[in-house]
Amino acid sequence: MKHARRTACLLPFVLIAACGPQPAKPAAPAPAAEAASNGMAVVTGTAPSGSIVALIPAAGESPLPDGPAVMDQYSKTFVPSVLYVRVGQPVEFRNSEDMGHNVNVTRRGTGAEVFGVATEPQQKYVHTFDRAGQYDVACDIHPGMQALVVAAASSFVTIADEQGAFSIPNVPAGAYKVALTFEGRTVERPLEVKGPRTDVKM
Ligand SMILES: [Cu+2]
Repeated sequence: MKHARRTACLLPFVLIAACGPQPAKPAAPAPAAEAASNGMAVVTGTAPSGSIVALIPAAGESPLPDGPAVMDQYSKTFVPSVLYVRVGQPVEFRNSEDMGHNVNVTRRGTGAEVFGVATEPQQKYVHTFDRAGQYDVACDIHPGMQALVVAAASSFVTIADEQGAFSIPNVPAGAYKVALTFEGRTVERPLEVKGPRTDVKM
């Protein structure tokens, strides 16, 4: 994520350079361009351990990423072990090895089943999470295969660690809502993000 955001920020400059001496004709300044001039912030703070902390731009949620998020199965392992996705973004659960698996997804906290499917070799199953939350992923053929999907309404998201600390890097300065989701409940409050560091206590 960190790398992708940096790349996105550099892109306008790359494009201008690639255009050579032609006058650049920037349209209305993109949020990323404003962010580049205002600087990026790291947002730190404390929240209940295990809670999801998401920063939602006050101007509206940023567009969904292009294409699906992917959680793969190979070497009897879910890859990655923790996958951050946006609510409404399709997620591909793939099986990339010659061994049958399955994907059982339950909502953390309630344990409610979201879906359970068999994933045959080289097959995939697509699911779109429509609610923010943490979802446990398991293959009951191989008890060691476990993973977590974190679905959030923002790309600026993390989970508070065992001490309750959290840190979200590369956040463009500006007005946000902080959404804290813990045990199925979400509370929100406004937050003004300023560089280089904004500390928030929930
Ligand atoms: Cu398996």
